[in-house]
Amino acid sequence: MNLKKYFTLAIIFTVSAFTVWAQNPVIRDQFSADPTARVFNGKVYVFPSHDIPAPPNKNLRENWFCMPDYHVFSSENLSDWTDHGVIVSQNKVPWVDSTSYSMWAPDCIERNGKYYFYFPANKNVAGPNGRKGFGIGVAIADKPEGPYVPQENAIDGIFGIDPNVLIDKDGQAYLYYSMGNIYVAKLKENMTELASKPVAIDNLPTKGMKEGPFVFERNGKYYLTFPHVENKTERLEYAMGDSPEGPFTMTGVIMDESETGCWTNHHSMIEYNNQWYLFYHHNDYSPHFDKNRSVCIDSLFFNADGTIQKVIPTKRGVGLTAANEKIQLDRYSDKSENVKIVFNDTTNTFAGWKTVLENKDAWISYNAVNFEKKNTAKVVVNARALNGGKVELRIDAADGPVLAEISVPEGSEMTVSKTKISKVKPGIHNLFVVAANNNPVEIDWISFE
Ligand code: FUB
Repeated sequence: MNLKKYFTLAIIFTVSAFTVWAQNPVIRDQFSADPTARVFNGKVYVFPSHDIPAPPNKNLRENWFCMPDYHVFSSENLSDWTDHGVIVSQNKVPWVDSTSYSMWAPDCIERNGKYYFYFPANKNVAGPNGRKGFGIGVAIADKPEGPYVPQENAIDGIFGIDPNVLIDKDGQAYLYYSMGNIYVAKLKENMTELASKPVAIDNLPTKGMKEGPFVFERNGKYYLTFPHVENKTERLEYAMGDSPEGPFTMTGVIMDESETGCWTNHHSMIEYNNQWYLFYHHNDYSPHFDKNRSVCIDSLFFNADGTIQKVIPTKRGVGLTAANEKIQLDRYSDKSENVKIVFNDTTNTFAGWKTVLENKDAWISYNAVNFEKKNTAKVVVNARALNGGKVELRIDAADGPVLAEISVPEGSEMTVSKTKISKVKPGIHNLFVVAANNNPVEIDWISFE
């Protein structure tokens, strides 16, 4: 990347300290990966790692991860996310090699009103074995948003990545991490020192990379979930057991390998307002370079016997979208074959996508739109159609009532137009947009007034 482009991207990344979004990916102005979600004080917090395009002249490994710091994000409705800014940076941790851009997958957990943020990074001095390698450190805060104060040194006795902490019902904390195997060790009450030697967890697949453990307890069962390369790239798998240290039994697959080739996946799970969610990542904004990833969320369901149903990744994601927001149809729930989703601007993928309805009867649906107001009267559409186009807006089903017949004026520019709609009952509705003739139509967003 040339310098000008690098600095333009750097400006885009730094000016947006406070923004809101919905749909997948949920973080839409910067790359984000390895999401650990936690519920603190009734809100959902996501602690992801932060991918960036490699800055020039830093002598970094080519085509590799480049991760300088961590942000934390929060949301009450899973649709609108607030970026609380950088909480820990490679330049400000005494034990981290500040030139390594190696701040990989983190975790955060609360104990007695303090928030303990665990993160791996390359050390700046070699250990007793002469290797610099990955250490795992802790930064501590009084609030989930920070400020976080990093400990002087990494946790003694660990060479590894992808820390994850579980506090069991009896108050004992366990630290899991990976380095070839997945390891577990007890933590002392102070949460910053080991209380037992790390032990490799048995009975997990021995062939193919495993990393990124995330352990949780539900109805007395312990779930050890982790990415594993069974075939070519990582898929999310899990094992179940009766205690935090196992033994665990391999049980199934939570999410299959990515269809478009993101080599890594990394995840966490939470229950929030009586629904379980899977947080994971995919390289949506960087289709040609899978080390620039983005956090996504989908709903997760358990079977009656406690096993986990496979999650099929969606663009729509979770949460409601308010009818008066810009509804990005390209983050669809479902669509017909003759609908394509393409970037608005291939040189700046953060400008998002648009929906192309290629010919008659092409359709796309977008679920869970919240029509709060009684008097919604118009649909606003930002679209273009080289030869002029016509689409129908239907509600609740592909053959449901027609809310509006929308004419898209002939032209080569995206143009905003408004069309009257028939009455909508206040509440949550699914939308369907259907091409009414053979002229291709490109839609950036729709909204209601
Ligand atoms: O993000 C860097 C590494 O890629 C993480 O630590 C792994 O879990 C994988 O997602």
